[in-house]
Amino acid sequence: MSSLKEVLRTKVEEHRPRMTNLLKNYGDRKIGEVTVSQAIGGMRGVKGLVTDISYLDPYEGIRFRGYTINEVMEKLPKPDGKGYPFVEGFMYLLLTGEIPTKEQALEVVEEFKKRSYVPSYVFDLLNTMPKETHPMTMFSTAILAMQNESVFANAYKMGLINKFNSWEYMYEDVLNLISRLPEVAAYIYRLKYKNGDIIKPDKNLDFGGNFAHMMGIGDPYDEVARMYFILHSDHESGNVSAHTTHLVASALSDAYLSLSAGINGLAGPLHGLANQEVLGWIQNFMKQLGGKVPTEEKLKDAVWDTLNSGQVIPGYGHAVLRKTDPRYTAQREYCLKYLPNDELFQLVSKLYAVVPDILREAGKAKNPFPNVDAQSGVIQWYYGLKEYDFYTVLFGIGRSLGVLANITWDRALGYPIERPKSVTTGMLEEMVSQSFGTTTLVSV
Ligand code: CMX
Repeated sequence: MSSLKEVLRTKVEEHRPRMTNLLKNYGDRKIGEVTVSQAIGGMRGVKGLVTDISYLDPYEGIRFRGYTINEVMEKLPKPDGKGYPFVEGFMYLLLTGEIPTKEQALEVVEEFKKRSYVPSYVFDLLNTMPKETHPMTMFSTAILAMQNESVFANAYKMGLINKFNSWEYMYEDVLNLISRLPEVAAYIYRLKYKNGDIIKPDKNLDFGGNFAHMMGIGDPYDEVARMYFILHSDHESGNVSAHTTHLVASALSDAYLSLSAGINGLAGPLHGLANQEVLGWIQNFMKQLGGKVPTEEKLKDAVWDTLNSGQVIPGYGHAVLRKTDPRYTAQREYCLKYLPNDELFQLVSKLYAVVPDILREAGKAKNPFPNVDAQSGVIQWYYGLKEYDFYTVLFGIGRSLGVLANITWDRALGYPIERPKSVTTGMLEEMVSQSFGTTTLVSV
């Protein structure tokens, strides 16, 4: 058994009594209340989920297992001569809450390699899909197709699963699935955009290095891949992709069924697809300007035009954050260091200078600042990945690390099937009229 699994087992056994104590002795304590606007408005701010994998503070941004982005990048072990950590070591952190030694990270590198075999029927299936299929649809389909391999589903069928051991079967699926994702994603990329000229995996490379190799993009794209996957991994439990994965897994669905569903949520333009939308939006108004880099005035006009046509500015705003997303800042710092004179980077920087004021003036968005998606396309574009409808697949590989760590712990702590309660509009009207001591509702 790997030391990752042993450490995880110790953590699970230490953690279970905390959950039991909370439930047994404090189960009826209130931790919040739900307003009418929260019930109608997508449950914004309702505290109804528990996770220890990451926490999102509205003003500070994300912390993974208590560590800021900078701390993660600094403390985690890195491949020799590289500046960004092993994705495998980061997964160790997400699962156990501990910073691994280099030796422990390398052990996970080997573990992933052993598990990374992608069944040939997945490639056959991808080959038969229409060429114009969106790469996120292909990615989700490939993940779902591999459900056939689920150790968890098989054990369930054989009656082997109980509340105490189910996490171990989930763990097997989670590690198998993650280790296969880079090859699946790179295959989709090369099939769709490089005439099916597939590059085989290189077993000598780590997760990030092998992905860059299979994409056919040279150094330092391996570094970009490591950074990108870590930055996009997790954003606590309430976002659409994490919540969907958690919800589906709560029905004791295995990791393949759950992740495929989460990836479908990520494919929505208000969530992960925003990273392709940003590039599409920028290219579109550059085209209108005959390919010229817009002046600040022209940029302001383009932003207002978008808002006035009833659309959102992609890459700006957030449901929880109330400041510039530190994932945006981390990528911006990369650009300042490695591609300060890149035209697209300068354009995105110009947007950063004008959009927040315009969104404030427009007066609707609660957070006028950029999120992770505003900056991520710039780096990809710079290194030659110009097919921007592929960007959300990259987000999807990263996001898988977080959501799959979460559902491993969901099983370890025996979280039940999720089932919030709904009310009817009539019930809401009844509740508010009672609470204000009147039976007449204000009409609009
Ligand atoms: N441009 C224009 N209007 C925006 C806006 C933006 N970037 N962000 C929010 N608004 C509007 C909302 O559409 C909403 O309008 P209505 O009242 O007419 O419905 C109003 O401001 C209030 O919204 P909010 O409470 O500030 O934001 P929400 O929590 O409802 O939504 C989000 C959050 C991210 C969906 C929204 O900010 C948005 O649509 N942003 C653009 C898309 C985007 O970048 N998504 C990626 C988010 C990060 C990720 O998940 O990858």
